[in-house]
Amino acid sequence: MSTTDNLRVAVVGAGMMGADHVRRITAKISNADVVAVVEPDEARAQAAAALAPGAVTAASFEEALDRTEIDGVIIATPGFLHEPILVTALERGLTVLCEKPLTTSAEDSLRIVELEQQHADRPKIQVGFMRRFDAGYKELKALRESGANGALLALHHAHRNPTTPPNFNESMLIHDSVIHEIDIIPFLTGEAITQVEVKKPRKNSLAPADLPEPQFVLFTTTSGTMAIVEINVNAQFGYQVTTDAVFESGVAYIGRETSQTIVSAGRSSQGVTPSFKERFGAAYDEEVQRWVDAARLGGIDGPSAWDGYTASVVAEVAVRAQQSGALETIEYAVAKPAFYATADDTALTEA
Ligand code: ISE
Repeated sequence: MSTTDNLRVAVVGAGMMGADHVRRITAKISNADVVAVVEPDEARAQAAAALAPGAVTAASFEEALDRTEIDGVIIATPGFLHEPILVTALERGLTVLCEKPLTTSAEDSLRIVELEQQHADRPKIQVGFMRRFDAGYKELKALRESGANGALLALHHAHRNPTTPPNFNESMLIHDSVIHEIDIIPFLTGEAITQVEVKKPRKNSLAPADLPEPQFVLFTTTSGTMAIVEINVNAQFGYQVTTDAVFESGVAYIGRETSQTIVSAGRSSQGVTPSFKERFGAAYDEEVQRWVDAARLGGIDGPSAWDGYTASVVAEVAVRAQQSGALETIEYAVAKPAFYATADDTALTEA
């Protein structure tokens, strides 16, 4: 493609997230068009394609590649289906925005990282950790880096969803939900996660019978900063993601105020966002626009496959910790290749 052309995007997977990205690219994002919707469920495919004039539908990614010219791919299928689509995209030299998790195992994610380095001269896969584009998380990272309140000692994360979809199992608490904190903790602290432990309080009787939750997942980073995550995905009342950061001389918190406060009839009330689509809507918009801008120049602008790999390593050990109840240590099989060096690495080296 020429740098003045719009990015021709295939969206693979037309469930809630895929359809949302089709709508977003068509209505809000500059310099990109959805040219293909890949989805085996015909009704879903048609419904999503109807949002993007001119888009073809296809039952498989290969079929879409045969039918139309594609420059970039958004992968929004369930996580266990990501790997073959990533492999095809890398072989074709396409730029990718892959919804989290990169894959559901550390071994598969490492294979993707290795394949990307074989096929490309720069990172081509961005992972959809959208919290990094949320204003609150960016401010919190900047506060920690400024040192204004001393060192960061601890983080309290609450991750609450109203209910779970059918077939949501215990390991998905980690792979599908806590994976966001697994990414955002190194982003906020500037450090790798080294240990994890899981505690299970009294079960919510409103959660499915075979889903023991809520759970507390306790992470430790290299300097000893601790981050506790309350994962609570049948909380009933709405969607809530908050983080309180405890510094040496102050605390900062984000995610609490979600709407105006209405004081009326002797009560003061605020709305709660119904789902992640609203809570992180602005973050998704920025994530996708920055990916499109970078993809038109052949690269990415956000978390890479390396970040996806390290998150997979931590997630795998966290699932083990769910079962063992023990404190588990995290080891990364390989060191970060220079291929994935970022501006953040330079800042850390200089600090
Ligand atoms: C969902 O897939 C998301 O990515 C949401 O951000 C998260 O809060 C939710 O728990 C996941 O199921």
